[in-house]
Amino acid sequence: MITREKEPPNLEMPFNALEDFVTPNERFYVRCHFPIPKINERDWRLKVEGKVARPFEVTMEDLRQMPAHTITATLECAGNSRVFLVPKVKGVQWELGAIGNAEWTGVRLRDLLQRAGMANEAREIILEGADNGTIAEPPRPAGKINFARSLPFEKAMDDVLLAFAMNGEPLSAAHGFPLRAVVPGWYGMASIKWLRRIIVTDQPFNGYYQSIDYAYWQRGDSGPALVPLAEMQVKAEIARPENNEVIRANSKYLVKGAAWTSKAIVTKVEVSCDSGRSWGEATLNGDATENAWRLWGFEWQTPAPGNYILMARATDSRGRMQPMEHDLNRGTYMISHCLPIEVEVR
Ligand SMILES: Nc1nc2c(c(=O)[nH]1)N[C@H]1C(S)=C(S)[C@@H](COP(=O)(O)O)O[C@H]1N2
Ligand SMILES: [Mo]
Repeated sequence: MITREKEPPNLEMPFNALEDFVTPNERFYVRCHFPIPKINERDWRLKVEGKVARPFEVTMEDLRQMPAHTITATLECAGNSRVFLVPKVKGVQWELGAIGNAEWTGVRLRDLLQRAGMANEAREIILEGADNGTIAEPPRPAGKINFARSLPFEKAMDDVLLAFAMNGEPLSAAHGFPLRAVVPGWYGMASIKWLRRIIVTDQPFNGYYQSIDYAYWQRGDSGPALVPLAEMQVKAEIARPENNEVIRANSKYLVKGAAWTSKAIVTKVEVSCDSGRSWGEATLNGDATENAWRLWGFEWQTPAPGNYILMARATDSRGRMQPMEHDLNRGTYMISHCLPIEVEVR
């Protein structure tokens, strides 16, 4: 793994190591805002409260008695590929590997919410982690805050999982032990780790990681407004070759990568080996699963020696295609334009 920050740990998968549909746990990126909380399972409780008829708390033992579900979902950090932004911007300088695909096992958020009995005015569900700390840069609230995000009622009741296992193993401390949310199709920040509290509210939640951080500008009738980041954008990334790789001239090279989207499936990946002038269609591997990435390959007949720029471009079943340029209203997040990979053919 590539260490982007030591404490708290922020680790990136070297994306050229991409092999399998499922990312091995030890290769799954780690994104932490605060130190990893030390949690003893016996003392841990999950509270469900707010606009509910019957607030309650559960132990891990209680959760294991509930119907378990397993889903495959890709998590991508909203800042993945930030290093490609020109000019350089602040934030963790992720390359291509702040993304992974895993099988998650746990209980449905919906089942817990139904048990609590939600009030009619319930509008958002806030998920709060046990980790906390202070924010370094203004604008910031005074004192310590916990990492927290909200979900619209409909999403919370749809397919959100509260997972205790990742690829068949108990969650590791870095990935949210003992329990984390997995919000399929959404950028990683929604999938709260070290979950300790679920709060049902009748108000829009404007927490720090919902408004100041992890938000972007959306242009509407009344001008641009800040909107919390949510669904992942359609995107393909090239795993091999890696940036600055040297490739043999006049030979065959298998360009490989992954592509993903949200609330749809990836239907096409194209590859350009000439800076985006011409495109050829890649072969998609395996069957498509919603909210999980798809691996793909493209055989490149390499040209005469020289420097070349490769790009991949995905299209999904809703007809959405990656743009060539980063949308500036998205600031330092949602970096889903076609990313240039420079290679030397020799
Ligand atoms: N409690 C808590 N949950 C969190 C975070 C965090 O710092 N604290 N980081 C979020 C972000 S920004 C991402 S991208 C994902 C990363 O999950 P992973 O570390 O398991 O890959 O967790 C999310 N959930
Ligand atoms: Mo993230």
